[in-house]
Amino acid sequence: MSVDPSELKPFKSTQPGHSSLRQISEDAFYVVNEVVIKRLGHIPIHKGDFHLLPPKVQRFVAEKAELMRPRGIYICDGTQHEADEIIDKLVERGMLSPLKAYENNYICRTDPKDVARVESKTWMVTRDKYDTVCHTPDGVDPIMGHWMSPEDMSDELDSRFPGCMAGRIMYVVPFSMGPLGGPLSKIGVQLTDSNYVVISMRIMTRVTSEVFDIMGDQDFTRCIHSVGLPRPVKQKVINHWPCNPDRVFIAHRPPEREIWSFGSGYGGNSLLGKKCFALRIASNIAKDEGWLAEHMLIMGVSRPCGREHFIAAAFPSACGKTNLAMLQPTLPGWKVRCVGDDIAWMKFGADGRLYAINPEHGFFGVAPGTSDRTNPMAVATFQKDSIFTNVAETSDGHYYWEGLEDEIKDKNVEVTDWLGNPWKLGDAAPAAHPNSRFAAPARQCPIIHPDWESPQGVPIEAIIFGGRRPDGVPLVFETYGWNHGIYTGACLKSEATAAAEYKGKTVMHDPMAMRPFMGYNFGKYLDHWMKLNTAERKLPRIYHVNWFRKSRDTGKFLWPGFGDNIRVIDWIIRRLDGDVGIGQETPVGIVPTKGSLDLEGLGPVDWDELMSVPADYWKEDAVEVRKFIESQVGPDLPAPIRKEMDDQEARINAM
Ligand code: GTP
Ligand code: SPV
Ligand code: MN
Repeated sequence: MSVDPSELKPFKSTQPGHSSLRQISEDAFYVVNEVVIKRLGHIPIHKGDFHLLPPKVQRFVAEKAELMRPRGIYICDGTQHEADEIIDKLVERGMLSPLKAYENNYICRTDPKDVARVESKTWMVTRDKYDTVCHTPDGVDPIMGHWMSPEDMSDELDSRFPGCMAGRIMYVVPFSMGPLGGPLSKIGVQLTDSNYVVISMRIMTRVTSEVFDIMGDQDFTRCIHSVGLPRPVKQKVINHWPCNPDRVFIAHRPPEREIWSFGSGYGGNSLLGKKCFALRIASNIAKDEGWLAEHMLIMGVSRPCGREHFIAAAFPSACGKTNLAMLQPTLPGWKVRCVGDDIAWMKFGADGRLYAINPEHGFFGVAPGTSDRTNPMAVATFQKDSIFTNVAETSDGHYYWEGLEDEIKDKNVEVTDWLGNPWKLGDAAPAAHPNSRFAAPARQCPIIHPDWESPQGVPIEAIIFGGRRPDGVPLVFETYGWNHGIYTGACLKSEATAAAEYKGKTVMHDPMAMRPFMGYNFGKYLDHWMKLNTAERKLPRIYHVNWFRKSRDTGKFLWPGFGDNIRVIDWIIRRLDGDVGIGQETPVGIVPTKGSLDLEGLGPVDWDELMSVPADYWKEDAVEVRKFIESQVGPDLPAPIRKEMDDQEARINAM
């Protein structure tokens, strides 16, 4: 068989034009395969057997190897042995160092320029702009969805990816989001030149070569990641953390199920199974297949009588998902077990109930503020086999961050901050970066739910939305129904956090807690949610909570939060059970009647301020929200959701 030379053009990575996106056609592949492998001859396979990969994975690996030109290819199998080998190498090179007080815990410091997701450099690429963003008026930038044309993307890729892995190893990481082979699970293959990413992916997803065995006809999501610093390196590498902050670029091609990420090694920028796949790409798959991919924790709550209820909750980044998912109830007889702390994939079952899985395999949690007092179950989870990034460390081999002040027992212990400098209690700068995080295997959580890996998922009875709302928003309210719940989710707002590049404490819109993670046109997304409401289904009820309301007088939190949030969950479950007399209608939803929350054993709580729905606040809010919805969703807003807005505004204006 002869080879059509045009089929080989894409592999000339130096060629101008849209070479990064060129693919070998399916028919030509078997012919070209031989040639590709021959051409790969000078790229040694360091581990694994290229010939044993499914043909479509071979093609993916070969194409991208030709493009990025690594010095070797390493096909991961996900075993402990492999992880040990990589960790040893990272320790030897100084990128990781053991935290000696624990078993297999490591600390890693990034280049201080690479510490969080970079939303301004994260794009969705679709032929039609309005598949990604809503029709906004002239001069209004859409805040949900960040669109780029395929042509522009192609240029951006071509100016970055050709040769970008020179002198580095390209790891091939096969992974499953959700239990391997489960009906709600999906598979991906990530290529990366960062071995920190390899070991982090192994904690956060199910990395195993069995993915190749079960792949069959299934599609897989193609994840291409490079730290963007080919060797020989021109600039200085800081903290043994190669990256290229000025050139960061993260792009998603939903129809192609493809993710390209360049220049950053940290978090959601580089662990592509997480926000990129499990939210931005998966929400597109979910729309096509009739399910939901959401930024939600999943928890099982058992009451003193023994009955268990499953709840999903959507809070924006750094607003308390991990904390709520692992809540330690302060009410006697209650038990919470964690199914997931960040992402939920949910699909209605044949019995009409909504079933949720946690597609992840680990927790990538905010370190500062996590302590035995606030989240003892998270602390127990990361006592071994975990990676801590951008935290501080003590001279006796412990991790350290803001919130652990009381746990430094030996006051002579020395602290080294996240930048590697000596640090003392009382210093103005924080010891740990505010977005420093632990990556820990979910199975190590002492209260992980026995069904957390159930392939079918757990049945969700309530969905909670919430954010940091210092003013005006009551501790909890129930929405008036599915569409009102969707509208309430669409109006979600929160104070900005350290999880992304935003600074300061402004209250920002974060619809459905999905603003940074929207995979497609938000109006269509609302429509998709709405259409899940069919007669034979038992829809979860929708609630809104706010742990973060502050006293207008003292500026202090009005609610103790954390373990005491069980008191709110208790009220929600009693509402689900149809308890009468515990709810009172307000223009925004049903709030607890006075005395209907179990406050036994709590100090004084200013109930009236905590639960109030102030007319002045909500009238102003209604104007602001309408402006937001009109300008950001505009004509894409489904009519029934517009009706919810009109009705709610009328109720507020009648206050
Ligand atoms: P991401 O991982 O970024 O998605 O964050 P998250 O939503 O999982 O937030 P997390 O649980 O890590 O909490 C973030 C911060 O909120 C921490 O500093 C917590 O201590 C704080 N927090 C969580 N729950 C509560 C609460 O009920 N009350 C108060 N006041 N603070 C809370
Ligand atoms: C978030 O920002 O919501 C995170 C951290 O969970 S990251 O994985 O970096 O997106
Ligand atoms: Mn979290």
